[in-house]
Formats: sequence, C-alpha cells, structure tokens
Amino acid sequence: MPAMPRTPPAPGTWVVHMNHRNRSALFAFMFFTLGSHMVDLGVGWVVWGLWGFQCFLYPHLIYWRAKHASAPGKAEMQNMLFDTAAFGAWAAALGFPLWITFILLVSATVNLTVFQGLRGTVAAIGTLSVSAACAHLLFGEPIVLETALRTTVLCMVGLMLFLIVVANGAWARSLTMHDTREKVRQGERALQQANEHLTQQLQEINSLQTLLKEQANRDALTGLYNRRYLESTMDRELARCKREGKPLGLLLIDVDHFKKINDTYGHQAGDGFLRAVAAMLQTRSADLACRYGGEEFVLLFPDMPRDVTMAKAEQIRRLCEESTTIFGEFAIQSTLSIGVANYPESGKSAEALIAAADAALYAAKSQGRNRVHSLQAASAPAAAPAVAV
Ligand code: GH3
Ligand code: MG
Ligand code: MG
Repeated sequence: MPAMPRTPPAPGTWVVHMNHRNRSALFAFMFFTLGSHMVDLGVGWVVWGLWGFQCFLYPHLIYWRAKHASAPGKAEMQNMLFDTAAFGAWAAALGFPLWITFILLVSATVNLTVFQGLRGTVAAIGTLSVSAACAHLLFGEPIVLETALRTTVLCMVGLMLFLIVVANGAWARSLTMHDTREKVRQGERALQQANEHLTQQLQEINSLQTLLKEQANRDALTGLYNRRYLESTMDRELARCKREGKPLGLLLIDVDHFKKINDTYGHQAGDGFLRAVAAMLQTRSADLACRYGGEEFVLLFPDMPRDVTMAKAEQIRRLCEESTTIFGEFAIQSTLSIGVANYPESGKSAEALIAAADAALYAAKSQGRNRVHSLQAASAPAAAPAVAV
C-alpha cells in the first residue's frame, strides 16, 4: 500500500512546542523563587493552591489550547500575553517585591521581544502594567519592596538561567540560518554550474548538428556537394532566377577515359585524380560545384548568361588539359568533356536542363571528347584531344 503523504505542520507549531518546554521549566523554577517569598509572607492555602495551579497546570493547559488552535502560531503569541498578565497579577498580589517584579517584567518583555520585536516589548510592558494595576486595585496588598536574601539569590539565579536559555536559542537559530544560507548558496552555485554545462552541451549539439548537416550534403571523396544536395538546391535556384528574370548556366562534366586511369595507375590514383579535378572546379562561392556520379561533376552558375557559361566551361576544359596531377611516382593527365545547358534557352525545369546538358555531353563524347558542347552550338575542339594516360 502506498505511504500516505504526511500533512505538513501548521505554521508556528515549532514555537508552541519550544515555548511549552521553556515555559514548564520557567514556571517550575519560579514556583520555588516566588514560593520562597510566599513562605516569608505566610500566605494561606488558597494562594498556594492557585500558585501550584499556575506553575504546574497552567503551562500544559495553554499548550493544549495552542496546539489545537487553527493558527497555533497566533494562539502562542496570545499565550505569551496570558503569561505576562499572570506575572503582573502575581507581582501585585505579593506587594511588588522589587526583585520578583523585576524578573517577571524582564522575562515577559524578553520573551515577547524575541518573537515580535519592539511591538512585543510594548505589548509586554503594557499588558503587565495594566494587569498589575488591576490586581493591585482588586487585592489592595500593601507595597513591600524587600525580599529575603534567599529569595533575592533565587531571583538572580533564575534570571541568569532564563537569559542563558534565550541567548542559547538565539545562537542556535543564527547557526541554523547560517547553515541554511550556505546550503542555498551551494545549491545556487551547483545550479549555475549545471546550467553552464547544459549550455555548453547545447552548443556542442548545435555545432555537431550543423556539421552533420554539412556532411550529409557533401561528397566524402572530393568534399564537393553531392547529388542529393544539388537536387534539393537546383529547383530553388531556378525558381529564384525565374522570379528575378535572370539566366542560369549548368555544366555536366565527365572525365575522359577515366577507366584507363584506374586501370593504369590503380584505383587510389584514380581517386587522387578525382580530387584534383574537384579542386579545379571549386569556383566562386555563389556557384555550386557537385560530384554528380563516379567521374561526373555538375557546376551550377546562377545569374550567368549562355556565352559566359560557355567561356567558363572552355576555361575549365583548358585548365584540366594543361594540368598534370602528381600521385606518388605518377604524373597523370586527362581531359574533360563538358555538356552545357542554360536557362531559359535549354529548358525551364531542373530535369530539362540536366537532360539537355547530358545530351550535350553525349555529343561532346561522340565528337571526340576533350570539348565543350551545347545543344545550340559546340565549341571548337581542342588541338590535342587524345588523352595522355
Ligand atoms: P568516357 O570517356 O566515355 O567517359 O570513358 P570513361 O572510362 O571515363 O567512362 P566509364 O563510364 O567507362 O568509366 C568510369 C569509371 O569510373 C568506371 C568506374 O570504375 C570509375 N569510377 C567510378 N567512381 C569511382 C571512384 O570513386 N573512384 C575511382 N577511382 N574510380 C571510379
Ligand atoms: Mg561517365
Ligand atoms: Mg568518363
């Protein structure tokens, strides 16, 4: 069976418990202190009965009252006022002996001040004065200030003990408060560290996500964009060119007789050559260079008219033709065939442009390779179309 949740204690319950303990001890001690004076006064059994009730029953009765009150804290503050009123009455009933009146006034005032501040001080002095005046009028006891040495010493010891208990309570409270504050500070520091750690982790996750996204768009061998990225970007670029009324150039580039490079120098050398071609194709940042397939590449030139695209293609073709790639002990040379397509001349969609570039590339291959071709017009073939492998 699940444990029933405990209802939290009502506010102020701890004051009720603490005061019950302190009050019982205080009144027990006072029984002897004031009792010592009553012996000297020779009071009757009614007074002794009342005094016994005051010291040994009253503390438990008012404890019971406060404990069962709907607001125990508030009821306990009233209890302290009852104590004070009783003190005033006893002081008057005994004829205001100086030491006894003094310790009753001090203990009532200190008690209320500890819990209510200066408001408590005023309440203590006021309540004690009023109840003392009323009791004095009621009993009409003559004022006798002196007490016997025995009673005076008991008053001094009692006051001393009372002040020690109060001071010790204050010290314990300040210690608890200091500990609590320290714990709160430690908690705040731990929270701040956890927060910083989380922020750092979040940053790492964000940069990892960015890196992953970037890697997902890249070809592992050459570092160029991959075909997937081209397909996701091309429609957007084309739409932008259409919207802005601008042209777009597209090159489909294929390495000539690449199989022979693999066969002659090995697959790794072939990879090295593909990386060298990719480096040649890296152009302005606005252009998109991508590895379209094995030894095929696509370059996209937004805002580029047809004649400039043709010139660009020719420039790339010549650059490759004139380059030598050193791979280990091998010096590898090859050429490129390039099919050119343009928006809007060659087609209006991405598929149409790729198909047009592919057809142009096929034409370039069949016309002898190492050349740039567009379906509208082919460039002049290079002087030495043979591939040096
Ligand atoms: P053509 O002039 O007609 O284009 O002839 P080709 O030899 O270049 O074309 P083909 O399609 O016959 O051969 C392409 C070769 O490219 C075949 C394949 O083994 C090789 N290849 C494809 N991907 C890679 C790669 O990532 N690395 C290497 N080293 N070779 C590759
Ligand atoms: Mg090919
Ligand atoms: Mg090829």
